[in-house]
Amino acid sequence: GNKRICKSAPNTSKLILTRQFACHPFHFSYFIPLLLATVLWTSARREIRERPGGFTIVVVRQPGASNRANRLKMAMAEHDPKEFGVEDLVLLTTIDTKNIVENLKLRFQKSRIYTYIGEVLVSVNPYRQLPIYEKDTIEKYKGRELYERPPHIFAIADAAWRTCRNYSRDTVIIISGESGAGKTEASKIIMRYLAAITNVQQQHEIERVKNILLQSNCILEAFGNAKTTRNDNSSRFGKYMDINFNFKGDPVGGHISNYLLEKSRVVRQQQGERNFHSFYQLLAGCDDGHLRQMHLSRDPARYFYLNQGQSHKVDSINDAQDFKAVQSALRFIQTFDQQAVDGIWRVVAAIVHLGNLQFNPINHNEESEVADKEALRAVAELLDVDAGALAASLCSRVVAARGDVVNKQHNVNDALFGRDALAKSVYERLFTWIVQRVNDAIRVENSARRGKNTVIGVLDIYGFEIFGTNSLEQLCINYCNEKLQQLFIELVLKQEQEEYKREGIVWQQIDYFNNKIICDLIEEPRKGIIGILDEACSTVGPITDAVFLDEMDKKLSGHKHYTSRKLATTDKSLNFGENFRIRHYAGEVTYSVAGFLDKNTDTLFQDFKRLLYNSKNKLIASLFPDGAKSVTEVNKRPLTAGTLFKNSMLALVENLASKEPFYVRCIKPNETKSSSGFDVERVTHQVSYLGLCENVRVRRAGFAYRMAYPRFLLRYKLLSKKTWPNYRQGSERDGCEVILRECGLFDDCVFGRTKVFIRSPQTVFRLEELRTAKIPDIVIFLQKMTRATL
Ligand code: AOV
Ligand code: MG
Repeated sequence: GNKRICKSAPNTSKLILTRQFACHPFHFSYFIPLLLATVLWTSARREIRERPGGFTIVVVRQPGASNRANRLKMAMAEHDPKEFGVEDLVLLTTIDTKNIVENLKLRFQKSRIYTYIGEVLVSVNPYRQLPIYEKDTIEKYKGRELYERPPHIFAIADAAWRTCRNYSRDTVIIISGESGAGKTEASKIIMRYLAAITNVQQQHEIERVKNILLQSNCILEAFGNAKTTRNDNSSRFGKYMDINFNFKGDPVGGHISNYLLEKSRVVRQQQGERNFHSFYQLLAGCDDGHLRQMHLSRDPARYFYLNQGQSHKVDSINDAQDFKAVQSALRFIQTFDQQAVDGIWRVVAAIVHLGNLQFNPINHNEESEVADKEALRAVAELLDVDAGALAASLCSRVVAARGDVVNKQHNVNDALFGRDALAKSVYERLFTWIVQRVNDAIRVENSARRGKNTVIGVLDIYGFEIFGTNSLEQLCINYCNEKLQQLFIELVLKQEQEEYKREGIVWQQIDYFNNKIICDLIEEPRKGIIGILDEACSTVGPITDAVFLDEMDKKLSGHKHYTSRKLATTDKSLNFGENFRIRHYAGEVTYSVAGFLDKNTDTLFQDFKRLLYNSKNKLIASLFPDGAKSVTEVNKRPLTAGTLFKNSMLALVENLASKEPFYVRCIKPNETKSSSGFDVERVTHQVSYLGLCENVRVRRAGFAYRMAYPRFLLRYKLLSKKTWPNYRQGSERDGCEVILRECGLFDDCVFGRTKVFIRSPQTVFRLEELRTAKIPDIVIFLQKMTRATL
């Protein structure tokens, strides 16, 4: 019943086998002569199993030689560099930024958004859905080497996965590029690909892990992404995800690390921006009953924390639909029970109300009181704390002074500062808590029991960004990008050097801009910006942001990448105000120093911590374990935000460097999110600062191309009678030599241990030309052969 023979084309007949059928070789051999069946059977067995839809064997009765010739011709036309640009930038005749950009533009216009530089993938954001991620494309890339198919992000994912499975080596896919360049999309495409090619046996537990990994994206994006002026779905946190694979190459677990959430967004948004998506999702998607219970209205314009950017409607976003997706993802992940899911949204709602809390000055504004008792009650109810206690911790705090404990009243400004600090802190801790719950659900518990497993790391961070006003958050984000750029320089060079060394080949060093100098400017202990900031924060007595700026100007004014405010006195055109400027690898950024000190110290009064620690809501209480301490016990100098971030970056880089890296370099084609616009100037800038030109040069330093002997032989064996159809006289290396000698190209090549290295791209072009010219002959040859057999 599950087998049938059908005539599809006049010359062929198809035998379609379903999975169940494939498990019975007896039936199989029934139809085809036994010998053929055995051969086919061994090679096809795995594939048959892997294809749920069945397996088709086409039995060609008569030579389809002309078909084959057409197919080959079509395939060649598909890769015509004149039409589509080169698929690997090392194949450009002249390497300079202009040619690289032109090549990328040509490809972009033909919807070919991916291009290689050796094993580095360059990806240009298409700003539209392309039909290149479907099942048939996945099949095309599965198990293939990088160069066997046109450049694609699937090829990178597959290469990482094969390295992991076949060599048990940990790999990492590092995705970089500026804000809106397509990093987050790339990381999701990679995850979907890995999910699609694994777990062919449909094991329940693996399926569960896979689904959690996939579903976690929409949750983390809801709470950690926001609309900025640069990207409607901008990641406001850094994300590094490890996916653990067992020896079969199936995902058995994972772990997500999150880096510094831009929590200031909870309380402040610039013009044209929004708060985190979660807030708008709640208002748009929650049912009326629950919304009423949380005392919320559907209109974000009514809430101060949600409407400062005056752009709470975003065309590309459907908040109500996204809310449903987040709800179902949360329900799917068992570590979030119903109580937890409700708790999460209650906290979000509490923050919304908190933003509307205002204070009245009393006692000549030496003290303050909450102006809006209704909002206060709503916050207290949602956080499950006593309203009186909440009001008290908003309007005053307990301070320890020389052993005594006294109550200090807040003026209106202090109260507002405390309110915002509370909102930011609750949201940040909620976010980290959510990440931890996801981690709990996919934790690889007993690795000994599960056997050895390897990991693929996927890094998707916030991209380099320049806003109207840039603060400490942007400094951290841009510093993070500097660190990654540095790693790129080091690893790509290192890899390259190691390859030449391994293969026993001499090569020449290429000059490149090393941005270590900018990393040092920011991170060097004591002398760097973070160090100076820390010192300012630890100074006793009143110190302002301006004093910190003076200190920086004093210590850093000689630095090539730092522009001091003092310049303003000599150059009036620079209206510097309380700013300083850093010449980053990716461009100049002017930072406004206002708020640096507060953000760095990042204090939340102990009163709030204690209040929430005592919340009757278990989720909220668990967010503030440090609330158990009394004010006299509190550690006076916790690490600052800047130092914590720096340390996390150092650890991240160390982790990345320990794994085999694959790179995806994302490029933003225009500023208007247009699917057709290719802004040559903007792309040129990115190509320059990403160091793509140097990357190509390094890759080509001496050698335009390299190929492992077996692959070379397979591709070019048709060029010599001695090697076609098979070479039997010697090793694969000898076969390659025969071909190159016969074509007169031997002198341009160097023979490494496992690969042949080709110096000039002309040689590669020549080989390709010869091959193309040969193809019709081969088809005739095939024709003859088949006729003879018939
Ligand atoms: P980012 O992660 O690099 O920016 P995203 O991955 O969020 O950028 O991409 C921005 C937008 O570009 C997406 O929301 C999509 O609309 C579109 N896009 C990107 N890649 C593709 C693709 N391959 N196919 C179709 N559309 C795409 V930031 O997170 O701001 O640094 O902090
Ligand atoms: Mg992103």
